[in-house]
Amino acid sequence: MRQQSSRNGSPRKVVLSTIPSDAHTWNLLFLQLLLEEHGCAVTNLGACVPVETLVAESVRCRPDLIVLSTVNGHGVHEGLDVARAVRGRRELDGVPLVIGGKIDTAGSRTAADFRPLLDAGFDAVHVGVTAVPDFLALLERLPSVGHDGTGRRAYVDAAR
Ligand code: B12
Repeated sequence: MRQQSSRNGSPRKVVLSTIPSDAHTWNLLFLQLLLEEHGCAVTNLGACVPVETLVAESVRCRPDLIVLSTVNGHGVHEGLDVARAVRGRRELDGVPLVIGGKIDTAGSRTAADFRPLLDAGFDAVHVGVTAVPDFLALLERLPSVGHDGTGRRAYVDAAR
């Protein structure tokens, strides 16, 4: 069942992407369907996305949320470049940025294992068996944002 899309009824815009080295696609398709099921309008950039492409598309779309899904184990390193690039763009100020999946090759299962990603600018890291329910709980709390920082604040407050 399609759920309410946002507080004012217009769909939340989500840019869905991955890191440059990651060729896996079923994770992206899963998340696209999950987000659409929850009323979001998703721009899925597909596999092996260069950081510049992710930033350029995000600046063009002005999303309410940027979601990275990565499962090849390199997210712990390449995610840092993504976070720094996104946080370096004033146009994307206040846009929540989250990452999830199989982010390293050690099978780390809690967000606390990924402190450097949070320090670099991610608002939440979703790993392990609670990744999807935790992500959906935060999505429900995300206001329909402009770029005044309210979305990011809501996400951070709920995630930490
Ligand atoms: C299919 C597959 C491939 C296919 C991908 C085809 C395609 N079109 O996608 C191919 C053969 C190409 C492939 C290649 C490789 N793969 Co591969 N692959 C898999 C496999 C078997 C299934 C992945 C899949 O599609 N799952 C279905 C989707 C729906 O589930 P998911 O990806 O797990 O995502 C779920 C969660 O992680 C979570 N999630 C994911 N992202 C996010 C984001 C957010 C925000 C949230 C909330 C949740 C979330 O939600 C999803 C649903 O529960 C897994 C093993 C496994 N059983 O998971 C290995 C696996 C992902 N691959 C792996 C590896 C190492 C590789 C290669 C490096 C192998 C190699 N030496 O060449 C390459 C990497 C290529 C690259 N450049 O990225 C490792 C990754 C290791 C790690 N992270 O610790 C895995 C885990 C296998 C293993 N056990 O070692 N792979």
